[in-house]
This record gives sequence, structure tokens and C-alpha cells, in this order.
Amino acid sequence: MNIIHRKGWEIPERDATPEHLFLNRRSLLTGAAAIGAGSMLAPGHALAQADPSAGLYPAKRNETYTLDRPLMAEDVTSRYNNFYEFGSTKNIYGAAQRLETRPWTIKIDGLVEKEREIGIDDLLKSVQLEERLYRLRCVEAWSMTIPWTGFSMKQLVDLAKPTSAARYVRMETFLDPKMALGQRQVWYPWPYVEGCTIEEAMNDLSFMVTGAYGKPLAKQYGAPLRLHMPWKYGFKGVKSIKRISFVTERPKGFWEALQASEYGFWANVNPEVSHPRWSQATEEVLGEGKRVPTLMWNGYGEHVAGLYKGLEKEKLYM
Ligand SMILES: Nc1nc2c(c(=O)[nH]1)N[C@H]1C(S)=C(S)[C@@H](COP(=O)(O)O)O[C@H]1N2
Ligand SMILES: [Mo]
Repeated sequence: MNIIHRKGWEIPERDATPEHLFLNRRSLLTGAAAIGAGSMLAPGHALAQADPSAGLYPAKRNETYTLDRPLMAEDVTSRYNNFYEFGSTKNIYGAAQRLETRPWTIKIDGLVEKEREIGIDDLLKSVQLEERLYRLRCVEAWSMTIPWTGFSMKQLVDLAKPTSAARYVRMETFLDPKMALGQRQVWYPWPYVEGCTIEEAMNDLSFMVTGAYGKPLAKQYGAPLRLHMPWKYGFKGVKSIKRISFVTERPKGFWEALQASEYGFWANVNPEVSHPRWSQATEEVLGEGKRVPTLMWNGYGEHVAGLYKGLEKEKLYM
């Protein structure tokens, strides 16, 4: 656990900033160029420019959330992803480019004042975007750090206006086996679903992600809208959200539906509670070739531990 107390964390993070700013500038340039010069740019840039929200990035960084380890380069975190809709390996970024992110509407329904459908670009105009440096700890015992851009989940709840009967938020990914070939694997419980309590959704840390590295979210991260709750295992962060429902019943997630003995609803990071098939005590830091101790609540306990008072009888850590 000594890693959390190491004062040196500021140095690598500051070291990483120039590249990050460089990326931001580049996305600004390509955003401006998109008006006229699209055909002159490399295909990778052409994909990024086509995004009508490009002008909203980069957003101002919220300095409340700091890292205890270096920020990772985009070519590390964008080439090692879990997105089973596009395959069950980590190497899905190529296949994920089939994801069509416009038009993209999100249905908000269930126990809300008024059910509605909102287009992603209208949603982006109704919220305050910011950048946050967050850790991501996958249940498979690897981790990364990413500069996400997005908005607090609290803003989403405020927009949805749930009634007092709502207890949980259920979020669902698209279902389109023509586009996402992984969804033809019929033994998986598609569409991908995840959920949390209203209290968790209202916690400051809960983040609706719409961008990374100072530009709109690349498809493999779950564009155009995904969740990230950094104190929970990564599988809670449902990608490419199409439907958000306010409900009374605890939603059953994709992994829980597949294997309830291994994956549960709460999935809070805890190095002392092993997965049935492996230890959670340490994690491999992607791209660094080293293992470090995993932190309780993934290091975010000061923000979230209080949420679980009185819930000690629940399986909080799987
Ligand atoms: N729709 C959907 N969301 C998903 C997944 C998935 O397969 N499909 N994988 C989850 C898992 S296991 C992890 S660790 C994170 C990975 O996010 P990243 O690829 O952006 O790092 O996404 C989560 N969200
Ligand atoms: Mo994961």
C-alpha cells in the first residue's frame, strides 16, 4: 500500500502533460480542418473529424482527481480494450471502428417525471464537460490511467428527474448484431447491461464519459457515451449507452447474468477479496511491465466508502 503515500506521483503526471497538450492541440487543428480539408488528412484523423462534437474538446481539467502513477499514452489505452460486442480479445480496436455513433439517441425511461429520447449532441449541449484523470482497474487484475472527458452522472440524474420511487439506474448498450459481430455469439446475454444505486449515481466520482485525450471518445472506449466509476471493477463501466432506466429492482449486469458466482452487482475494488479464480491483491500496470499492490476502493475510499455503511452483509466486492 506504500504506493498511495509516494510523493513522486506528481512528477510522472506532470511529465505526461506535454504529450497530452500536444494531443489536445492536434485535435483542435483537425477539428478546424474538418470544415474544408478532410480529404487531405490520414484516415485516422478523418474518423475523428467526422464527429460533430469535436469542437467541445478539450474541456477544462478538474484538478480534484489526481493520479498516484503516470498518465498513460493514448496508444497504450486505446489498443487494449474489453468490448465484447466486437470480439472477446483485447485487440478489438480495429473491429470497433464498425460502430456507428451518429445518429445516436439515448432513451431515458422508467420512473422519471417524463420519459424522453435525447440525441447525443443535444445531451452534450445540456451538460458541463470536464476532464478527469482516473484509474481503471479491470477485474482481470490489470489497470490503466486515462484522461477522460465527460460530465458527472449527477447531471444526468438531474436531467432525467427520477421520481422518489426510483432506487437504481439501469444502463444498456446498443443491440445490433449486423454492426457488432460479437453480438452474434448467442450464448452471451446481449445487450450489455450495468447498473448502480441512485446514491452511487449521485456520487461526485461517477462519470459519464464522452471523450478521452482531449477529443471525442474513440469507438473502442465505448463512444459516444460510457460510464466510469473508478472505485469499481472496470466491467461496471458500460459502453455505448443507448438506454438509461430508473427502476425499483436491482438490475442484473451482463457478467452477473453470465456467471453470478464470479461477478456481482457491487463490484467494488478490494485487494483482500479474491476472485474465485485469481487473487485481486496486485495488478499489472498496462504498458509498464510491472505489478503494483491494488488499493482498497481502487484508492478512492475517501469519496465512496461512506456509501456502503449499513450494507456490510452484501457482497460488496464481487
Ligand atoms: N458494452 C460493453 N461495455 C463494457 C465492456 C464490454 O465488453 N461491452 N467491457 C467492460 C470491461 S470488462 C472493462 S475492463 C471496461 C474496459 O474499458 P476500456 O476498454 O475503455 O479500457 O469496459 C467495460 N464496459
Ligand atoms: Mo474488465
